[in-house]
Amino acid sequence: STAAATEEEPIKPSVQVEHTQLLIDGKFVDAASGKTFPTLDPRTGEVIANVAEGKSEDVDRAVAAARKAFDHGPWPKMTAYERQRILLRIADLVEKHNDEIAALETWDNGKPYEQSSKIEIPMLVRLIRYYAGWADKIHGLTVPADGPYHVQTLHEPIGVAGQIIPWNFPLLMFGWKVGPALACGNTIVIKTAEQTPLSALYVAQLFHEAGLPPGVLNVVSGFGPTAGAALASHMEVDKLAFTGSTDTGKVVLELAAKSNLKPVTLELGGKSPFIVCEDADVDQAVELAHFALFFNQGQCCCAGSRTFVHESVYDEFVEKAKARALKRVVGDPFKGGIEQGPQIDSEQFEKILRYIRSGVENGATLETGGDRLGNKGFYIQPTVFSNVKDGMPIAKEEIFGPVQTILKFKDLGEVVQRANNSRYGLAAGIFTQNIDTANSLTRALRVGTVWTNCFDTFDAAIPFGGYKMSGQGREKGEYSLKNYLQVKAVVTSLKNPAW
Ligand code: TXE
Repeated sequence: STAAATEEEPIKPSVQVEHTQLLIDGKFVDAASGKTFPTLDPRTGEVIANVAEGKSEDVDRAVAAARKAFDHGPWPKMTAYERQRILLRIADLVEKHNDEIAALETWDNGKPYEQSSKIEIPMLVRLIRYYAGWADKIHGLTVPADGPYHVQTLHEPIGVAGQIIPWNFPLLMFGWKVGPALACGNTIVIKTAEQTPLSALYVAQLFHEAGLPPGVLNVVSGFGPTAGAALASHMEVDKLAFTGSTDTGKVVLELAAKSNLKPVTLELGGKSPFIVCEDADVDQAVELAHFALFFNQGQCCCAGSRTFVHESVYDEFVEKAKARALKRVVGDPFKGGIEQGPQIDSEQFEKILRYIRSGVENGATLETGGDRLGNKGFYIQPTVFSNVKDGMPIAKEEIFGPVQTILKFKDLGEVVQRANNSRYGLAAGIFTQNIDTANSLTRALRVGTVWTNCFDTFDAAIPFGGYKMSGQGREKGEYSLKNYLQVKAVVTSLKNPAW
């Protein structure tokens, strides 16, 4: 029945594409070259719209606008309260346009509309309000230095922030980047992912309607090796924030180092363990592990993509995980009740199918799925492998798709060692009722987030980021402010220290 759903005529989105140009200095403009590129509907592979293709000349223009807005514009010089009020107005406007924005997001990305409209856009709104709250609470320190000095620190905006984001959560990634940067008084050039340029252009327009001065937020659509690389290596960009693959993270870090040594935060890939302990209620564990892997078509950097299950409950778990995957509702993401839409594009689609083939060739047991779904667009059957061994590529590398790999373990010491035996260290899930087990696992796992009896809770206040090759630095929460602030030490001689 789910296969049939993908063969029906795709549902027409209830929104028009209004903005396809670059947003530079508060105005929509064509690319300097006049070129465009198509953005595709993942349900069909057909063109939604042709979008201006920014390249290095356009990045130069955008950076010049951001530079001017930072050096001469009102934004960094406004009172914190004025900045806060603009951010709060932005959040109200985004909330007001929730449904149109969600429709654009689903059309361009393929995620279920119910998730765009009820999860992703509301999370963006919450996040902007959260950072609006910080705008007037950024304090320096008074420092008790030796000698007759009065010493303080000023926390100042860092300047022009260059930001590069991926396609899996186009608007949430947009928010994680621009929210803290704006709260601290910076100006921005953001490059969206080439697969999903539409929703950010719409939302950035609302930022201006809400009173953000021109040049503070510039949006350049385009490709990584051209527009992205130009931003990462730009001499007038003061800070770079990147989310994407570990390989590209290395490239942008090098570009930043070779140009002007701009500081870089990186949020990269993962292969997060989800550990089901022997005391687990198997039905609940199956449901949570299913969510941890399959949410967002499996396209989450923190996906619980190594499901470690204790041997005492392993067989029962595998049977039930398979049954759950078979029940997963896949189809047109604009339809109600859909759990899974298509993958983002043909490249990711092919990559996932290659990993599935490698799993079979390496001797893992294909419990269910394993192929494309329907005959158009980028739909993939929810897939479950059991008898997965640590050394297999499907257990080591990021698949980024709806493919669950289930591994067996005997004791906690062993599972900690195996969970940590990865170049990644983004997140981990623990499923247990035993507080001692939860506490010891939490401390032993070398990861940036531990979720116990929950997964993918992304409250704006909770910091997020990776150990090891999953990244550098933290986003969200108070921690993200540090990425966008310079610290100025102010030392003043005290004339009459004896008083
Ligand atoms: O990532 P890229 P892709 C992982 C996931 C996926 C794989 C490849 O495993 O299958 O990465 O996806 C820009 N200089 N993640 O190819 O290339 C690019 O235009 C500057 C995990 O989409 O990292 C886009 O805006 N920028 C991830 C952004 O980098 C460059 C989310 C991400 O693209 C560039 C997405 C260059 N040379 C994929 N090359 C996560 N951490 O959540 C590309 N870009």
